[in-house]
Amino acid sequence: MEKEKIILDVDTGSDDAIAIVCALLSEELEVLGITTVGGNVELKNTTDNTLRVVECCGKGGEVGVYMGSELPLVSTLVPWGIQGLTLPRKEERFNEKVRVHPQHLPLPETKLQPEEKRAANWLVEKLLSMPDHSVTLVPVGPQTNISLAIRTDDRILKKIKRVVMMGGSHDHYAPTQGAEFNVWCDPEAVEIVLTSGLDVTMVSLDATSHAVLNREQAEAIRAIGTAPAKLVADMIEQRLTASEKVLKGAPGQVVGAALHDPLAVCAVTHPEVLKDVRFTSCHVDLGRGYAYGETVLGRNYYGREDENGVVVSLPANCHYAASADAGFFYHWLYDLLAKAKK
Ligand SMILES: [Ca+2]
Repeated sequence: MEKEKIILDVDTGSDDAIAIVCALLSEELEVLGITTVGGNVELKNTTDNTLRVVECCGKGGEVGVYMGSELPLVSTLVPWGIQGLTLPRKEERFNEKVRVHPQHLPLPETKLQPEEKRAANWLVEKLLSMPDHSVTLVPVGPQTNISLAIRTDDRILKKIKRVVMMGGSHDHYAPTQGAEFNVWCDPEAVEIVLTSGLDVTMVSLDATSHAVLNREQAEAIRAIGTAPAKLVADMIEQRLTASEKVLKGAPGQVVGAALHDPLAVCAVTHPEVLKDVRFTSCHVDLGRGYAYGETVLGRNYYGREDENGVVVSLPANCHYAASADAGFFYHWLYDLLAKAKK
C-alpha cells in the first residue's frame, strides 16, 4: 500500500504534540516534513516542542522541522486589536501554572535543530519537486506559512492533493464570540487557502468537540508503555486538568480533553471518523468587528442555483465537518500507539 504523503503545519501545543505522534507513527502516512508557526505558544517554543516530539518518536534526522512565521499576515497590525494585544503568546505574558498548552512540553531537551530553510521557502521548493496532486497538507495551527507559500508561487497548487485542516467553527467558538483560535489568529491566511481552489476539508471545532477523551482512556494509553504513548497520556491529562481548572464554565468551551489536532490526522486516513460533513461555501469574516475570524458557512450548504438560474449562495468550496465519532477516534488512537510498539 502506498503511503499518503503529508506535510504537517503545527503550533505545538499540547494537541499538536499528539497529532505529530500520530502522523509519525502511522503506517499509512509518510511525513515529508513539519513546518512550525506561532500560535498556541510563541514560535521558538512551537519549534522546540516540535523537535522534542520528533525525537520522542525516534524520527530525529529523518523528518525535518522547518521554522515558519511568528506573526500572522495582517491581524496583529492594528496594535489595539485583540490579536495585536495578545500575539505572539510570549512566555512572560502567560505565567499561569495550569495551561492548556505548556510553553515547554514535558519531554527531555533535544539537540535536534530546525532545518536551515524557513517554512514558506521549503514548502514552495518541496512541493514544486513533487508529482501533481501528490501531497496532502495538514495545517493544525494558524495558516500563515501555507498562505505565504501559495502567494509566493501558485504553481504549488497543482501539487497539492488536498488540505485537511483543523480550524473554523459554526456552533462552538473560542477565543472570541465568533471565531475558532487557529482561524482567529490569521483570518486572512485561511481565506487565501479557502479561495485558492484547493480541495479543503475543515475539521472544525464543532467536530473536534466530539473527540473528547477521559482519564480512564488516558491511563489505558499510558499502559502501552512507550515514550510516545506516555507523552500522549500526559497531554490528555494536561488538557483535562486545564479544562477542569481554567476553562470550566467559559462560554463556548468544551469541558474535557478535546483532541482537536489529532482528529485532523485521523481524518486523513480514516475520513469515516468525521460525521455530518457538508459540502458548502465557507469564508472567513475579514471585517474588524465582532465576527473577525469567524468562518461563515453557506446557509443552504450547497451553493446551488434556484429555478431562475440565480445562485442562492456562494459556490461550495469546503467540506465542513460538523461532528465526529468519539469511540472510533479513541480506538484509532489507541490502536495506532499499541501497533507502533511492535
Ligand atoms: Ca494546534
